[in-house]
Amino acid sequence: MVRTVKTTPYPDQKPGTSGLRKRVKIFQQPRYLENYLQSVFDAVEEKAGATLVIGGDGRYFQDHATRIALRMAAANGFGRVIVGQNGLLSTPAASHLIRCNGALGGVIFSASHNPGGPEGDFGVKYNIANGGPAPEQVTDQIFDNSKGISRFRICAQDIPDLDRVGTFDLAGMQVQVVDPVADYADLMQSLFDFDAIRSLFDGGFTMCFDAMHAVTGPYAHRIFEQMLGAAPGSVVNGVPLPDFGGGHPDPNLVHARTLYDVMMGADAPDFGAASDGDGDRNLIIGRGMFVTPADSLAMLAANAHLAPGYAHGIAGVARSMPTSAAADRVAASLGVPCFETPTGWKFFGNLLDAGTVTICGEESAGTGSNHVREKDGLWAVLLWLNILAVRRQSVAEIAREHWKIHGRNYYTRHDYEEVDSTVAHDFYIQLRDRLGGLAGASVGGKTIGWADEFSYDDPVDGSCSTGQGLRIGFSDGGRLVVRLSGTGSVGATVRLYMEHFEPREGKLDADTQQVLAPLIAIAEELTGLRAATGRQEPDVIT
Ligand code: VG1
Ligand code: CO
Repeated sequence: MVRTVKTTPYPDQKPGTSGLRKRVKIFQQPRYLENYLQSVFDAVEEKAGATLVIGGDGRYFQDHATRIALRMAAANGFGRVIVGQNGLLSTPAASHLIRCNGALGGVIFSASHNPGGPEGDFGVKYNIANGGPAPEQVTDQIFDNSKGISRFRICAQDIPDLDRVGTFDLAGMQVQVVDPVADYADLMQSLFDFDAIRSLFDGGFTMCFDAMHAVTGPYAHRIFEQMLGAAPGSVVNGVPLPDFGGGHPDPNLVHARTLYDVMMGADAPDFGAASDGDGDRNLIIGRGMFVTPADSLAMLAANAHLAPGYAHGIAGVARSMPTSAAADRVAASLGVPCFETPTGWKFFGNLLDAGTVTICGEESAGTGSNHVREKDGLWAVLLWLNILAVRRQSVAEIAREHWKIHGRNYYTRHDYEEVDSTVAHDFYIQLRDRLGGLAGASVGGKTIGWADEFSYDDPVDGSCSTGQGLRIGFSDGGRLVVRLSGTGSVGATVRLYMEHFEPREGKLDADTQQVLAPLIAIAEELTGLRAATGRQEPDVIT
């Protein structure tokens, strides 16, 4: 039944910020997926009889990948696999299933916000027993295994369709096909005041949730429309499609433009939101008011106590390094600690496990809490709805009040995509080597206070992660960050992050790109990014 198949290594199976992401065509090479999965299974101990969770965002190639993973899990000695119906599980729902079933880990098939379809991307994430992304020690081990792999294990059985909830046997391993939404919806109900949100909708409150033809469709229909009483049609693009309907499931101002235009229009609903391919990101737009993800993190932290699950307050906040310092100001005013971690959710896991922080977030539209060990798009939307239901104010009113109290961190990210890898890496290294001499210099009327390459000492397990992005701080509190993306599949993406703090009332309602224009000019003068890449402007501005 169990076959051991000989194989040879591929050199390029190094997991990035969030798992292994490549073009579908790369994954379709012979034994490519099998090699990687075996490298993952070889990196985890005590598999015999253990439980594994498998699911994904429904993108092209997932059906095939799910079948291979099931057959390999059985051959590698797992005792039980919990898999979403039709293979679907959002990333946060998979995290929850790992936790509530005491699973050893989970395999999530997704390339998140990257496009899908035969010409698009595919990806594999591995999560550990706490429900969170495998930490660097594990991903390093996976990469090492992949470089020396000589065989993989797979059982011969065919896999029946996974379209019905129920249980079957696969070579002695139990496969449990579960409703992807049920347990997750229960968890949300335990955190938020569903009655209050329902009465908000009963009172005529309107919302538009764009599921972008990705995994959150079934979750959003069930939770917003069926359980909370949002009007039918509040969820748009709610059917998951293997190619996301040809769209790019990245909830930002470029790819969720339609939602943005609706929310800025005359007949806008009260509240707009969107999520990404695998359901871990969120975009929040009130009527006439876009809330940057970094501000959303700060506003959620400041108001979390209004939801039953956080009524006793929060222990602390953590944000990724490039994320604006808006959350730091809230933490300071609440008298709780704020941690600055490298980009990627895996760095929040230890802090959450230790109970040191309750709420975490990233500027890339990721927010979450200790309820799972992933960022969670629908959780963020529900926390906003709970806050709106209690405060009975508009998103715009809440944002303006927040800035009045804490000041406003004007913030933007400029992405230069598919830059030649050598050009991007040379650019990064040259800038890094100049940082030491920058402190004290003045550029474009601003003085540089400090500059360094970020590295992180994990306060819980003492591990150190180096090379996590370049930071330049100005004496007026402004900041410039440069890093290379770890989720792209072609060439390199250079991300430039800019932040300017404005405490003065009367200056809190300006246009972000205008406020940041001087800093954008300084960024070019200092880094020469456009000149180095030969680009006139960024591909994406968020
Ligand atoms: C990006 C984001 C990062 C996020 C990561 C995974 O990484 O910047 O904040 O954690 O994607 O998100 P990078 O290395 O490309 O900047 V997801 O929703 O793609 O799992
Ligand atoms: Co995602």
